[in-house]
Amino acid sequence: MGQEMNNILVIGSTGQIGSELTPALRENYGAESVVGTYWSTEPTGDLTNGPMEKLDVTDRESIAEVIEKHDIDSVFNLAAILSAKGEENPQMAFKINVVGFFHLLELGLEYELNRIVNPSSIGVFGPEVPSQQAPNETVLRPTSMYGVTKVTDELLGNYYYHRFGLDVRGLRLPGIVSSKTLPGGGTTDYAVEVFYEAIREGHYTFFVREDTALPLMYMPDCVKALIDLAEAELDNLEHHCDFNVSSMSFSAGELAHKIEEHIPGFTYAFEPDERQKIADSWPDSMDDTPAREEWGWEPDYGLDAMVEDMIEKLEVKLGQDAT
Ligand code: AKB
Repeated sequence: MGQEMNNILVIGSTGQIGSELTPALRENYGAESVVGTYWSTEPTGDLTNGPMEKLDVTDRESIAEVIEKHDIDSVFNLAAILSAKGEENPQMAFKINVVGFFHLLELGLEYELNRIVNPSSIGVFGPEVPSQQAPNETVLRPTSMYGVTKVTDELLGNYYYHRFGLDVRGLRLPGIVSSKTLPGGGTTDYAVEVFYEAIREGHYTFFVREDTALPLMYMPDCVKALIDLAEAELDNLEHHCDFNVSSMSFSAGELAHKIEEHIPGFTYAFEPDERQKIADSWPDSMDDTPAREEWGWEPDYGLDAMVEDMIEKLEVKLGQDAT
């Protein structure tokens, strides 16, 4: 049985996932019990409905201060440099994704934290992995710096669990599609940008080929996966930091067709850039049997439901009616 999460720290609350996970955790655990943090982007809107701290994940002392100030016992770490940005600055990716996480592991021991959740990614996979239903247990030889940092984090997290009994958990998230906050610096960003441009401009140029298929997930499922994994019974977990979690897989061309059904006249083109190489090194889909068996993972959204909901939400947000 794992220990309870009472006072939760979310590192990176103003990012794509953090901006939706933080309010969801506050809903479940109470606004005052969930401390959000930010670095370069100031919090706005519902993020200001609870405690917020400015925090640099590479500065161990500043994390320790926030843990002490708020009597934190559990941490969700969403601070990360994603795959495309990681290729521009591999050194920074290592510092934030690995050194930042290492500080958390060490602070986890020092402050006897009950739980650390650190998302991993499909970025851990490399070209040798079967592209259909990539297994949970497989060779991990990523070709991007992002992937290297995420494999390192998975191994470190598992090591700290087995060596020190620190309850560290993580899951390999696919590309996340969401309407609240844009992602930044990822290879799967096209799957979000296309909705904005389709509604605003009626046209989008994908930076990957039409036949590029990847595992993707809608934000409500991502938030559910993170919270369900964090709340799962420790006794039921055989894996800890490396769960595949899957919900849907589609190509850039399929997504474009689906959007066209809702936005007639939408036009699109495909001009692959350097991100294509990263996309080609990742599998099209993943097998997530361990997540389903060990903590009951099951997604709610498929492609149709996601596209419908995204367009509905973005039309309101962007103040236009595209139909
Ligand atoms: C990226 O594209 O880098 C991320 C990811 C798949 O982890 N969205």
